[in-house]
Amino acid sequence: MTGKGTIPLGQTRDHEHDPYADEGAGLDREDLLRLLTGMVRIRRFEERCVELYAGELIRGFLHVYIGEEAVAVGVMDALTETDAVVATYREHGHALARGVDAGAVMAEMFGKVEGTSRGRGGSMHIFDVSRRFYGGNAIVGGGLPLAVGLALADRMTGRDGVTACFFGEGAVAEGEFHESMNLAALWRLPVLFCCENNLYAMGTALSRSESQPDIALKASAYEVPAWPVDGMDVRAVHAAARHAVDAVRSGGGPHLLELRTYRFRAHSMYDPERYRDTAEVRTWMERDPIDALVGVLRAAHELDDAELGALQAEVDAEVEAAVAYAQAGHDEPVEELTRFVHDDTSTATRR
Ligand SMILES: Cc1ncc(C[n+]2csc(CCOP(=O)(O)OP(=O)(O)O)c2C)c(N)n1
Ligand SMILES: [Mg+2]
Repeated sequence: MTGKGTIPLGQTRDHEHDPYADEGAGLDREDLLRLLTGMVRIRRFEERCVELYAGELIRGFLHVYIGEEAVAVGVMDALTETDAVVATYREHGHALARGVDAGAVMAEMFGKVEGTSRGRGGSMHIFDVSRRFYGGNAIVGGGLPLAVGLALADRMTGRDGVTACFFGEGAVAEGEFHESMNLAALWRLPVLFCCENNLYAMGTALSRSESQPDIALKASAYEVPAWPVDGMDVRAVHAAARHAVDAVRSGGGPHLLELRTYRFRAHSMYDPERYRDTAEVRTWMERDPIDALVGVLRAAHELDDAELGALQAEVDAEVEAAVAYAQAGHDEPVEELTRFVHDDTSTATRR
């Protein structure tokens, strides 16, 4: 872990070391099954989303998280109910891991009133205040200042909350990343920045767009403790998140985890994926976070075929119930379309 001020500016360090990686091995069977179920739920939910998209039941944008499940599941498990979460447009997994109702998430994708945002936001705008899940944000880097504001509000209102802010490595090119690091550090706000480094921002590789691709080092420039974590190993993510959340909660100021991961699918449903090698994709898929955890449990004789089958069947039933709920949902009536539209000059609001 990079302590305050330990990195001379301009000096690149060896960031291949996660000091807490081995601690993940200490999780018991119950913990591991909970984490596994969380990842399988996201995987299955999104595989269904892709099918439903092909059938035009889901329309508009759709960015799936398949391959990156260990990140959201591992971090979210280290949070409490009073904590807050901000995510990106690739956020179905974060919403599910945060406990947002799967039916309401699916209904949002279908554009139904029963959705988390009344069907007005769709895939990129899942939102649930009751879970302190503050989106869903289509703007790259847009969630960072929101997280800083939420953390400031929590501090000012005396709430013991940590705000976990998920963003892609593409966001480090935005001014909002730097402004948010600076302000959060300056005011020692309780934010856990979770950078999901999947190496690509749409078709642009990090190494082709950043003169300094070491994200933890960038955070260190703002005196934000940061370290890299194997984002394909849910146990490592969980251990790192636990340490970071504890440090943030106990007044240690913002921390950043650089979670090294990979998306197995295209950026969105409209991406021919010409920018990356199939061999590279295959290599990362061999590190599938779900298969890896199943392997750990099997090696310890803590999961047999029947138990794994039952877990998958339970998740399948949950996802199908979410799809049925969304399908039975309603379109917003036309007369309600101007509800929540605020514009003093508009005749719409006067009606
Ligand atoms: C401010 C802004 N600029 C550009 C875009 C278009 N855009 C959408 S996703 C994306 C790539 C972001 O990549 P990254 O932050 O690494 O997240 P990932 O998709 O890899 O999860 C871009 C450039 C946008 N949505 N917002
Ligand atoms: Mg990315």
